[in-house]
Amino acid sequence: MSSIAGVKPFLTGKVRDLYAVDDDRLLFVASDRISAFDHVLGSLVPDKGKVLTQLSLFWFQYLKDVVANHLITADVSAYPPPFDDAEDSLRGRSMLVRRASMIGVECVARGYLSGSGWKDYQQTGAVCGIALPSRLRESDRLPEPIFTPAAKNHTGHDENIGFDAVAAKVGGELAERLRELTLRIYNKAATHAETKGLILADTKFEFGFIPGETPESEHILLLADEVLTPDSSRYWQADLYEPGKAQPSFDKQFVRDHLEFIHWNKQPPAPTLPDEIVQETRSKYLQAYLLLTGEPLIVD
Ligand code: Q0Z
Repeated sequence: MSSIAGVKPFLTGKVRDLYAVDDDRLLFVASDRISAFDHVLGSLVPDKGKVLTQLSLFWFQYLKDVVANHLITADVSAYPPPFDDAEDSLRGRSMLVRRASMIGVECVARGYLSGSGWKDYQQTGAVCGIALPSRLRESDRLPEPIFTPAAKNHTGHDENIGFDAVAAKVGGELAERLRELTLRIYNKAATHAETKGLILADTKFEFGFIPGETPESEHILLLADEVLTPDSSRYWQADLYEPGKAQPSFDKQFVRDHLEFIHWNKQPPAPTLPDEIVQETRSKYLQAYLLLTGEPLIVD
């Protein structure tokens, strides 16, 4: 499926791939694959991987005073062998990152009631053990952002868990640190997005540890993976926001509408997309980059 300079990925996600470099480093590569309704579709969205990588790089820089991150460099001319032989296929869509010891908790922050949060609230009045006011509507803004962690269950799907379950898994002190950091990052990013006409409804972070370089700090907590991309976050257009129903996805709404229109049963094989849908979707990703960073993305 994917291979670079003759090397196979050491981990493959639906849309991104991780390559082993050495004991301390990995190469993180964002493809142009697109998923919807939990399946990878049969079409690529040109430059999507570049948009997601460049958005992660923007946010790592924007957040560097709040949290350290796994980025070493995205300059392909500085990549070690054998990846120095694949500059053209990696440029713009890859990052050389520190290999971290990952904390097995998906750190989700929610400022709005959507997705699994809305589902859980309707069934229990709470999300991840956090009781919420009664009579909230789908997509309502929450009284304040909340930490709603998740963990992969036996089927490989994310399952919402309570703060207590995080504390049982990683210890109370680290659980509190993850909650505080997740909410601080969300607040800073959501405030920025709001000034650009976008609502950051929710987002997911993954953290890891690397060994420290001084006796004072034995381990350093890092923000890893991709961050605050449309694939890891729900962005909504603020001028279309209308609580009481599901909001249009900023990036994938053309895709979802098309898949509903053709009555795909959401079982393999996943359909291909008409070129018009691909191009409209590509434009949305480029527009998200322009809105959030203030600069158009220069591709190739
Ligand atoms: C990320 C994932 C996949 C892409 C492991 N810096 C790091 N150190 C160690 N592990 C990871 C990272 Cl980012 C790590 N993932 C998620 C899976 C493609 C990202 F298949 N898993």
